[in-house]
Amino acid sequence: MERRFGSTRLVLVQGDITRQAVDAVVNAANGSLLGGGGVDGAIHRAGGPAILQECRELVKRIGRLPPGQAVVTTAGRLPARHVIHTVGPVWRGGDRGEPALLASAYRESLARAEEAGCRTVAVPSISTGAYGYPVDLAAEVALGAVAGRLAAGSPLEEVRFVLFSTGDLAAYETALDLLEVAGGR
Ligand code: AR6
Repeated sequence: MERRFGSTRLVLVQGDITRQAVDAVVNAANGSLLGGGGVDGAIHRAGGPAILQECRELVKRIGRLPPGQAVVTTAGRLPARHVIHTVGPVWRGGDRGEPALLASAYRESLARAEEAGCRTVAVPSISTGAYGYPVDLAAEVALGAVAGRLAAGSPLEEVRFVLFSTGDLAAYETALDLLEVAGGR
């Protein structure tokens, strides 16, 4: 599924984010930046030790990365140039600022990608694995945040959501349809 916001393509695909040949892939990290499971584990495994080394140097300089923020490192051996590490919110029922933090994680990631001169970016479904954010709610927030930023004007050519399961892809497709209805398109 593919839609245009401003001059940028927003694409939904099912797949593995470590296999995407794009300028930057976004990592659903944790504040330690020292790796973990899920997307984070897959990115460090496939990208090799150069990513972790840069993360360690970043942590020495800036400390833990707070939820909603994003930083850039090399992509090591991944078929991408950069990894953008962001931290989504842990789901605690939805009334602890989770939607705003999730939206910020996507917006800050796209801001880092633009600053790094990227044209194409692959993003995962942040917070909907270990962090427990319900995927239908996360999809609405994620797509709303990304589409809003792109509609305001962006040098990015493509933002590709890479969803791991058919169920997740379906949730994002539904949310994108609803977003277009809400936006009067
Ligand atoms: N490609 C695309 N999507 C994937 C992949 C992959 N290779 N692997 C998993 N997913 P999660 P979170 C999906 O847990 O919820 C880590 O330990 C997965 O099915 O990776 O933000 C970090 O270190 C799910 O739909 O991220 C943190 O401690 C989505 O990606 C914590 O998990 C996100 O799941 C972050 O949790």
